[in-house]
Amino acid sequence: MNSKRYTVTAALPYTNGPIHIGHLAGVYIPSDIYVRYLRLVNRDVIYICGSDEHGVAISIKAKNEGLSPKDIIDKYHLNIKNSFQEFGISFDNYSRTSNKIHHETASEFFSLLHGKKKLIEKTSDQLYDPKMNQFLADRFVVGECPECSSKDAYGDQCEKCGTSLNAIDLINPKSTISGSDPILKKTKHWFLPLNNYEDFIKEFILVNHKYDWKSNVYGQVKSWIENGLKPRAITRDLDWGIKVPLKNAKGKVLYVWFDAPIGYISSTKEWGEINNKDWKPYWQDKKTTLVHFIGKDNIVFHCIIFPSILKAIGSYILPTNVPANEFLNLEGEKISTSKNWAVWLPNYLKDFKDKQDVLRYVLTVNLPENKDSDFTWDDFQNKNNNELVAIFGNFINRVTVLTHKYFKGKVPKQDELTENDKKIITRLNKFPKSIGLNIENFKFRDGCFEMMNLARMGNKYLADEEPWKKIKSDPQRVKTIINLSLQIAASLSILCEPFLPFTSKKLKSILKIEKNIRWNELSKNHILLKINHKINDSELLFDKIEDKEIELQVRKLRKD
Ligand code: B3M
Ligand code: ZN
Repeated sequence: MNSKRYTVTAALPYTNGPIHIGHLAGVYIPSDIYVRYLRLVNRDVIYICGSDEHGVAISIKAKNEGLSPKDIIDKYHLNIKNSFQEFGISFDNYSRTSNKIHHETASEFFSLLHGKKKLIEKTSDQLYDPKMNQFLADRFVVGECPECSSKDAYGDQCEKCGTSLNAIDLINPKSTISGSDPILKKTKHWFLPLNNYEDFIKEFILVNHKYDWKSNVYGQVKSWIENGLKPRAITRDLDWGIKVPLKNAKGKVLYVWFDAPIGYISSTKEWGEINNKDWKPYWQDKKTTLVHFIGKDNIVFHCIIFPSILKAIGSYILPTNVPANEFLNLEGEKISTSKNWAVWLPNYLKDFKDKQDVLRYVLTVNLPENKDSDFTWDDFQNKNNNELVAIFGNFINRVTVLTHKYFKGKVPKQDELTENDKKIITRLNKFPKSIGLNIENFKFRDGCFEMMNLARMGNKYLADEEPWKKIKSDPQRVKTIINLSLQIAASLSILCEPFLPFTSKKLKSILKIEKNIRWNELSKNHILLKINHKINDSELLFDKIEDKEIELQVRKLRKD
């Protein structure tokens, strides 16, 4: 699929805590792989994200930490932004929804909908905490989900089955602030009549995307549509959020899930201002491919509510794909920030300095692409030692050490090719396409496995050809073997970049690859390193992780 341009968004993380491995596996590693690949194949792509700074989640965190919501968002916005930079999540713009440009854009969207009479203004019974004297919305109330009977459903959504809810739908609701039983109290809100968009959503997803959307996404949306779409309030009685831009809306703010997805558009506008580019084609040109990377609990907002808002506003494109991932568990249990059952990125880097690619790799080969998956520290050690060190690192180390040992670090002249050499070259030329196709189809696990197959092929070629045994008897043959092995290593330095950006940089430095080699060049010509090109000194790309390092992590997890 070759589109005129791509807008790739990654879910805006709530600034109510640091980023953990579940965020990386759910959203940020898949989207970063996808965008890095698109850049390598010369596509016009922007990668957009930012902090999600409104909503009850922020207010609750502020209350728990005895800080103001403003202090909380400033603390975690920076923490999160730094983590993304440290792990090479290569956004073109990372904004924040507390920015003025977002308040203006979200307010403008609300005013447009209101002006077009697309909203229903209604006074209705809502849940009210008689002890705290405040309305209970979203995470301020918990109860039994009417759809799946989960006991921990929130007022706006059940995270277990993903269904979007009205708080009054909850069975046995309880205030999460005071624990009291809520009473009903009348209040005015503005509703988006999703029921009016049922036919549009049916056509948009159930017909047009029946075959190209992941089954876990398509299945969820299909069940909600079959259950019938209901009007959803897009305002709240809260003191933290974007004020509703109407005179008769004192004390009301926009619902966070109304404003947050609009945050993708305001972040793109900001990107346009910073880079002196026109943002509009990225959101209003039908030739643009729009892809939302999210976790499964965000499907309803990105596939039903936000597209309905854009449809009502008009003149915006709709997502081409929403490849939502399932959840990553940790040592067999659900990741829980409140129970501190998580591997936080800042902590990971303290214990595993410069090993960002190890975590990227271990998470990539185990991404929850179609079902929940599990991260264990044993598996982390195993994949590092038996795959990154033993296959990728070992191949590169052998071929660079031998180049220095036999040829003073220079690329030797390729002599007569054997049948095996020709087979290797034919296979080598196919890797860009086989890896690329997997990435374009959002199959990142398979893409990464295929990239490692190139390293496996290099390792096997050296093991089969045994240049160390031939150097005395047939030095000419060894020249060809080392030349071809170096070409494989050079290809690997390009093809690993979407998955292992730090390793790619290091490997290009070892091979002294200074010019920009494009992904598409690789399948036409396998000779990337010219004869007599001098490579730099060998250095280990990966080092073994010892048992004691893993035991420490498991202890830390259990202790916290
Ligand atoms: N802040 C992430 C979450 O639900 C939510 C995503 C917004 S994307 C517009 O954890
Ligand atoms: Zn449910």
